[in-house]
Amino acid sequence: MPDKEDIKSVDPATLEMLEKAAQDGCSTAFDRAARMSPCPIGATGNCCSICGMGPCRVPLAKGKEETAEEKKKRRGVCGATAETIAARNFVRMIAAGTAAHGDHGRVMAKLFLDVAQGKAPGYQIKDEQKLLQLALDLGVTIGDRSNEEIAVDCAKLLMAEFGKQEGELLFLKRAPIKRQELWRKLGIAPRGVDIEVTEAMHRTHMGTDQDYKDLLNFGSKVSLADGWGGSMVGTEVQDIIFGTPAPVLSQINLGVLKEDEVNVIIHGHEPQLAEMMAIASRDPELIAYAKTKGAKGINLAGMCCTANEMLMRHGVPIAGNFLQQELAIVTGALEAIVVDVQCIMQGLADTANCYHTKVITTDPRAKIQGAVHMPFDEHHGLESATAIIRAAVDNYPNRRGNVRIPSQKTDMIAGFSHETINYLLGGMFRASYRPLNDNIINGRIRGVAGVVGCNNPRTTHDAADLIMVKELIKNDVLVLQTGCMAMASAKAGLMVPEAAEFAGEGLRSVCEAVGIPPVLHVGACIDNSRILIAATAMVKEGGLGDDISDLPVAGAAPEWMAEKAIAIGQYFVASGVYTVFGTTFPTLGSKEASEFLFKDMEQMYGGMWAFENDPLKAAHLMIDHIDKKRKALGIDKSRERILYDMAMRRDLEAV
Ligand code: XCC
Repeated sequence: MPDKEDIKSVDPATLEMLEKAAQDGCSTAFDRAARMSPCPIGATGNCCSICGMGPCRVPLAKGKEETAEEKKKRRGVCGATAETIAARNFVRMIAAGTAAHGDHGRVMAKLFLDVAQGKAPGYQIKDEQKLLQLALDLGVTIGDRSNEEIAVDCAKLLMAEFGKQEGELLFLKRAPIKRQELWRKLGIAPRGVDIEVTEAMHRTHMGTDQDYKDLLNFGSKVSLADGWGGSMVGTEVQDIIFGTPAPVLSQINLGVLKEDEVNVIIHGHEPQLAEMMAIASRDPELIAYAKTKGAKGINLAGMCCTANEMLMRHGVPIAGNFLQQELAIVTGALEAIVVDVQCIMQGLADTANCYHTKVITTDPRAKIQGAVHMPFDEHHGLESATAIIRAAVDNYPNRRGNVRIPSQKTDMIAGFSHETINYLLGGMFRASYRPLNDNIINGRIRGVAGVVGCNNPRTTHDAADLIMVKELIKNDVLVLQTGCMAMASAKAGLMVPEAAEFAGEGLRSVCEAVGIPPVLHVGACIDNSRILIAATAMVKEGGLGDDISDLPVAGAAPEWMAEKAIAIGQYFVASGVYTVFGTTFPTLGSKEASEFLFKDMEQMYGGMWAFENDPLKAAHLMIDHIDKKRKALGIDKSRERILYDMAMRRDLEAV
């Protein structure tokens, strides 16, 4: 793939704005990354900074053969080995990622309770079916009780999941039985969300757990408290109170900003504010107010995962992914960038100083020096959102004339929740995964891949995603995407049904029959829990083995950067999925720790990690894994037959 020195992005809008930023004398993450190379010791997990005796640097052994004597010298002051240090750092990343998703899920569960108790005006229970299904899953009595009464009980149970001290997370029961039994056997079935994060911090404290295998195995337990805990609670509740996503048409890229309107971007992860912003931005009074300031209207767009949430449920356009956050300001046409939590660069405040943009923080947990803080209160949601939009409108006359909005905006379809896939494939009256399983068994679809995660300025923006995704669909692998990688593919036009032309013949025929793109937008990063549910539905539908690890599926995060991505990767692996990361990998400084993740975990979990920086090679690692699983299931021959049939058909056509 192209070196980051050669090309910063494959997205023309991004390149255009980088040029403008340079002209305007404004620096971005791309410039900062070029100025500062990553610390070579920290990047591979070899720096231990958890106590005051260090930080200790214990790099990888030099040369191939290391004597026992040499190995003894490669230790931290406390005697910690490279593998212990790498494992500790890795587990701390998992804990941080799990904490971030968990805190998001907790806020949603509390909002759910407030909504049910009538304490959060403006919000409501939108998806009754999903509420009732949740009640059934949680063992909450339905009877002739009102939705609100049922919701109060469900919300209390979900809130208790965070502080639970013993037993098991309730959603583990949603996994295939065999998987649940494996987790129990290995002692990695999480008890609660918070307790696993806390224990991870304790175990990785100086002088506690110093067996790298034990540490990494515990990391699995923590990560499962994310995927089948905090994240799943978040997704579930959001669907109930904001609506379960269904296919929706929208647009993506910086070209969605409008020259003659008040532009407001909402950026971050938790959608409770964004929901109210969507309502406030359509308020006729506010629109009239914007007109008094000379604007034609109010244009709301999203960025990062809040964007995914707003897109999936309201069709609100997306201005861009992670590395485009500063570039939206560089257009000179952005009145306010309104942020909540996670993935918000501190650099936004500096970039905003070059233009007129207001950076508005809204969450008590995430303030930025130099930004304006306008606290968002869910109990008065609409008032808070209205005040924020007003502030943006008031800023419109301050535009400095230095406006350039890239023309790029691409059509996309999003909203492929588990329920939608079920419905689209099976129909309203017989919603099921049967057609998907059948098409996998008959070989038209070779397998399914989840390609998720962030952007990272250490690799060409969006490039690895596009190379990987195109290769996968070309080889008949149906791709499910979340987060910033979903946006990369959408910008390149892969999320419309017409993109089926890039797919192999088998996948194309299925996409055309159903009318879906070969690359499905499944949501925000917490919605990776939807992929776990979809994989489980495939197992339960039958014909593809009896555990997630039997399925011809694979996962990847080719441009990851956040600790959350490591938590996600680990819960995919511990759920039985082969998972390939690109760009960098945080344990490479220890051969032993890496081998445990890259090899031994497969024996334990049926899923394992891999690191491959070349996205084309990574795609083929995934395809090879999918083929290995097809063979084990005894369905490899059906695919050969299909290919033979196609060749025969081509021969016939040639006659
Ligand atoms: Fe953040 Fe979720 Fe990564 Fe994008 S993909 S950079 S985590 S916004 Ni989640």
